[in-house]
Amino acid sequence: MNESRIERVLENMQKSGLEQIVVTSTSSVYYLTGIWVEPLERMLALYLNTQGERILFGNYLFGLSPQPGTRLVQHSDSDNPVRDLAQAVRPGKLGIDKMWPSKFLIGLTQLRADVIPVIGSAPVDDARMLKDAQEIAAMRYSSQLNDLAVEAAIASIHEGAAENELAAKVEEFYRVHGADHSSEGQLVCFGANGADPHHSPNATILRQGDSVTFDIFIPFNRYWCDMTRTVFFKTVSDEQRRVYETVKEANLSAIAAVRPGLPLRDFDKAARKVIEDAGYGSYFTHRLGHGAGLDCHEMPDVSSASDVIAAPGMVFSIEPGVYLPGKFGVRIEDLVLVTEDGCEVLNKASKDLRIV
Ligand SMILES: [Mn+2]
Repeated sequence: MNESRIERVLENMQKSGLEQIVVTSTSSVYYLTGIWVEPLERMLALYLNTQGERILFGNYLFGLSPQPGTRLVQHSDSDNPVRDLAQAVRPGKLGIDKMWPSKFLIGLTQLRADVIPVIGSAPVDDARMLKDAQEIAAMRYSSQLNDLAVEAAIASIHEGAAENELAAKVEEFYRVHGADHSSEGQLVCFGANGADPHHSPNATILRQGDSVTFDIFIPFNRYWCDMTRTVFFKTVSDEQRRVYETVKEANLSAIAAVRPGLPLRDFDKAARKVIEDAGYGSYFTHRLGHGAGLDCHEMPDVSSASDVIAAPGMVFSIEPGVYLPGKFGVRIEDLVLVTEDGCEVLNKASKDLRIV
């Protein structure tokens, strides 16, 4: 059990007037307990209340061992695990992890009509947003490897290459360098495919003048890296160059804007203004970025709607893009760490326009 993290979560609960929560996501349970369980359809839950009660619920198959200061309640596949939880919670408001399957939540509300479920992820999410020294070291390490991965990916570009072939090269790099699991879904997009921000690599063959976007991400030691670079194959058109330099300037402007005390929406605005001024505003179709840590996408949200105030220890992506349907797309993404007086860019791979 990580006592200092639990302490912080309990403080966050007190501040928000939430006396009891159920933590269920794999990454959040790991954050607080050091135990990594992927429960799939089975139930994993850590119950916490501000009176100091802690109960860990799990299937025998999870192999959970007793934890200090924590009651362990295990169940088998033929038990109803929700019944155990229903017996433990107190009447009134109960904070529920936002991703908890509805089959459990509805079961709980049917057994306990005196419980009022509310979304209760904020106390843990707010703690997770502020990385401690050990987590920052892990994030730096992961991004250092990703810098090497993207260089290897760019070096693997060749005449006749297919998107899914280059994606497999990235996956192989991660495997050889000790990623936590095999990676699927690395994004490699050629030319017009790059105009879809989430295009899945397929058998498309590279052609001269294509943009090539690599958006690559994986956890090392549980902590995710996530970065994007766009290069051009053999030639670059005036329009591609203009879009590339615009997106690069947007990335750099947002990074220059990051400092503690400002709302995250200001960083989105800094990037968006550059792209709007260049006339491409309507082609930047997503938020500027997202938090990263034990999950590839976690809090905070870095969008025009984000009221979260930047604070030292936050790690999030800065990933402006311009997507021209039928033509090409450009995205440049770095992870940044908010520091006392600005930010540290965790990704060091060059952002100069590259023709390979
Ligand atoms: Mn990202």
